[in-house]
Amino acid sequence: MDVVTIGESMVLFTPDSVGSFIYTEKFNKTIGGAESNVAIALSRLGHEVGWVSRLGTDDFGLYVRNFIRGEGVDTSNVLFDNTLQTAVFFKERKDGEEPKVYYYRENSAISHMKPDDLNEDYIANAKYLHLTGITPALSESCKKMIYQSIHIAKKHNVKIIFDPNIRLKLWSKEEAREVINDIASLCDVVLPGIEEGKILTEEDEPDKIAKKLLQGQTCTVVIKLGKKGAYFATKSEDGYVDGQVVDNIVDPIGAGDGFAAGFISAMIREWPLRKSIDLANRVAAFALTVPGDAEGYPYWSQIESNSQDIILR
Ligand code: KDG
Repeated sequence: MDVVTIGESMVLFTPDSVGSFIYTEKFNKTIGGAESNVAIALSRLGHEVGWVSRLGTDDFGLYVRNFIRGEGVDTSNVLFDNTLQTAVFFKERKDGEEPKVYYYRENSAISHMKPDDLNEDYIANAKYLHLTGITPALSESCKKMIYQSIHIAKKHNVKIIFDPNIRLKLWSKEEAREVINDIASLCDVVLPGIEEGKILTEEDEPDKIAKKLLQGQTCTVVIKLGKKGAYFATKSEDGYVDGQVVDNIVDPIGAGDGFAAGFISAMIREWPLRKSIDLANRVAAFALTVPGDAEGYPYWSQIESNSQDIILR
């Protein structure tokens, strides 16, 4: 496996129309989840990737598993629980506003996942472990499970990429800051958005944010700056990489996960940092042009040829 990622995926309902849910009659059903988004994007970019999770043994659980498996992601380490449910969430679209999400995920199957549920060999045999700050916010046992995955990765020399993905609907700013900073300091690469960087470090400028996050075991920090691209810093260099120009932005959700996938893909290819960030920006740009999270991610042939042509190998 090139990459293993761990996290919750949910059934996502997106309204057909713009406006309040009170008057919405039709919803489209698909899936969402930051870690499975990254897994799907990596699979399309040509990598072997496994998604670890826990779902209910309900139709929604099977749907989520089958969707992700259908994208070529290995789901052999997804657990099923026949007493708990698979989570769902809704995306509200209003004119001129960023979409809002409403979760129904408390007490979901994954929220009871614990350290012992992890398969050490599965993580040990990966080159990279991808984690986000969403999973530790789900429950105490999930938080412990994430620390255990870090412990396993370190024991077996697996590099860890961490996207803070702060979700203030799941915990308070103070709690998020404490736990995410601690987890970040144990990871090799940290990929915050600029607003997340501000919350985590209480600094405003990318260079100051990166300096604070380059502590502990973190060697590389890349801060996503939206249209402006990204700022990167390691212990020996730093700088800016321009973003992609996207004229027709439909929905920004899923772009950060595309960025992470592009960056990890470049790391697997052993590309230099600037070129890696450029790939990350390009993959993220594809996600902006579609309403769902994952359907816009490019196949490697589209990246290689810089066109919409999909060639499957
Ligand atoms: O990054 C996109 C995710 O936020 C979305 O798919 C849902 O994983 C999700 C979450 O927990 O917010």
